Amino acid sequence: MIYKRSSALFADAERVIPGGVNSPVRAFKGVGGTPIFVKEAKGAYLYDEDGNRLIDYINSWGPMILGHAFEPVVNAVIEKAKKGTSFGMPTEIETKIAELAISMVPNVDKIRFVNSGTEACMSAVRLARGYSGKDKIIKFAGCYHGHSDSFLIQAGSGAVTFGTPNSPGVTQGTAMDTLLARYNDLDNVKELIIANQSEIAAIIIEPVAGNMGCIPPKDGFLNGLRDLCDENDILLIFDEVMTGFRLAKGGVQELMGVDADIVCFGKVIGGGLPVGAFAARNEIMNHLAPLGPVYQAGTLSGNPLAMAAGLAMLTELNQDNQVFKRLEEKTAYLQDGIAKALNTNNVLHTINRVGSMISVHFDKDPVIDFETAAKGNNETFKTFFHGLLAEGVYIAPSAFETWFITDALTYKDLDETIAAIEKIAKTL
Ligand code: KE4
Repeated sequence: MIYKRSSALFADAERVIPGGVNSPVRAFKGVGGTPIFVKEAKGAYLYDEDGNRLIDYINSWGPMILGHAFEPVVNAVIEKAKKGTSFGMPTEIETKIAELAISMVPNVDKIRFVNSGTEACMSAVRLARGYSGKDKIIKFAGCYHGHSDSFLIQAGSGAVTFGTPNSPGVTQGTAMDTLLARYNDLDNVKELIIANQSEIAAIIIEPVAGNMGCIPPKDGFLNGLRDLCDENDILLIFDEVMTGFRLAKGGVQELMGVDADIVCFGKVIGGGLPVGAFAARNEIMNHLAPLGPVYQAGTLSGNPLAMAAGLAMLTELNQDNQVFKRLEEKTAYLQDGIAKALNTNNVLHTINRVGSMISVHFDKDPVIDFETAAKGNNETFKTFFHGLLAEGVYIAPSAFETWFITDALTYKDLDETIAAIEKIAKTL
């Protein structure tokens, strides 16, 4: 693969954009080399600026669950744009997508749209604090809820790729209200609750973690958190920015039968346009301005183009009652193929998967939390990443990310991917 044009474009970008990117994880710092500049994409494929076709396993970090340039979404945006792009006034389509999302997600009465997953999680925590009158939150090492100050404490995703889990600029005052627990460790959560009795507003968690690679909750873990929250008057916030509308219509609440008090969304809900959202039962959501005292706002919140894209996406997912089954089957097929390819070549690894979220970790031990995820051999991962890229397969440029499977992938694409892994497994 040649990346001459991507390299030239990256040099241009670096002169005017910090690190040449608008989001750090795109900079390839976790794997080395020059970021690939995309020219266009369709279905399961990216076409880069050097004319290479890449099978895409990131899909814009989740939104492209039905493939790039999905016709119903593209057409909805085009038609909507012809009627104006933003008004800063309420529009009917916001109610339409709100009604649909609420019908798909268990245990919520109202939803507020924002412009990113970060905004959704940041607002959800403010709402929990305003509703409860308490200041502290518990988050889990390795979980990433966006880049607002309260969350950049042992965060996952790009933050850990940079080895700067506690970002400069986050004040001690903020950090002291964020308590850190180990994922899948209920006893650790109990210790924190006892040590901070009646001060904890909420526990926020990725119910299936995706920012340490994919890490499933152990049996009983989520139910245990639910019980602890009920026993200690703490709100449970599910950050479903990644898992929402991906692991099931109703996300992890439906998949695993555990009710959260507030649920955060992003990625798929916007169909590739900037949309985040948070939802809860009336008793909580009615604390939000202009109804209640908890302030939250946004010039482009509920933007008509973004709502059109999101409504088209959710409508498709709601109507197609086989899509999640197809995604499950395709990802299981991929998992089997990867395992066979790596085992045949005696490559120490473990694969984590829930539905269409999957990650490969180059360590023999199970990956159940941030500590075990960090044990993975990053040099092997770098070779794996670049080997796949050279074969026209694009996975996350970091060992602390999840692959996102799109329904646009065919079994031919999956076989091509497995063959590429078989080929490079010999070099690992
Ligand atoms: P955004 O602000 O990036 O839309 O969403 C933040 C966020 C919140 N919660 C979860 C579980 C998330 O995974 C994310 C963002 N995910 C990363 C990928 N791991 C986005 C990629 C990036 O930072 O460029």
